[in-house]
Amino acid sequence: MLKIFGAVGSGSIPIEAMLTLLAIPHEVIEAVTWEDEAARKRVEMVNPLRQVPVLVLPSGEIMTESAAILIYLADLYPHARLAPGPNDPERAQYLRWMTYVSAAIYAFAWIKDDPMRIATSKEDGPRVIDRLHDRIADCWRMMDEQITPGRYILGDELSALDLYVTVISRFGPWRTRFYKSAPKMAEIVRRVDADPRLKEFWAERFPFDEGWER
Ligand SMILES: N[C@@H](CCC(=O)N[C@@H](CS)C(=O)NCC(=O)O)C(=O)O
Repeated sequence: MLKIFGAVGSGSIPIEAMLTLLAIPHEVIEAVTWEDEAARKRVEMVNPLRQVPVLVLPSGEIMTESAAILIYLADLYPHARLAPGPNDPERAQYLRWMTYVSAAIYAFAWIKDDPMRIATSKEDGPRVIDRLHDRIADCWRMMDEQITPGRYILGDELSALDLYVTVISRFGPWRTRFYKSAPKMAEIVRRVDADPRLKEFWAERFPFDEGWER
């Protein structure tokens, strides 16, 4: 069985959402790495970066990096049509934006999880976070301006990219700002939030608690 080191409201969620849509049984090993040193230590055994998500394949092989995991799983189950295939005209933009969300946006989580990793003093921490939030909002804006979506980002079919953006846009600077920065994608992420196939999954793994959009 597939195993995934992950946590409620973390970057493992788009992967867990994909496994839910694919109806693939999997075991989640909960590890709230950004809050808990014991969890970081547990994850370190499989990922020296001490971060989730980590996918453990049935062979025991380890995969880290959320975008790579999503791309890999979607390619492994092409019948589910969660990614444009290698010859699909949307493939280039799919790979471009998957990598962009990971590298230009989600990668800042390492600093946001503990600003003292780069801040020069405790007082400097909030300023660092504010700057990162400005940059992330700007990255969403630039992405939004360059896409021509249908019902979903790449056209009329839900893809791994929609799952990825839906979850990562819930991290700081949070959804209310995302809706302003990225009006085209705002409509799409709301559609994914409301997908009936994911209703129970969201409630369990990334609930829409009071004030969640901020
Ligand atoms: N590049 C990684 C980033 C993973 C990441 O930042 N995970 C966060 C949780 S959402 C984490 O484990 N943070 C703990 C830490 O960095 O100490 C990916 O795309 O999977």
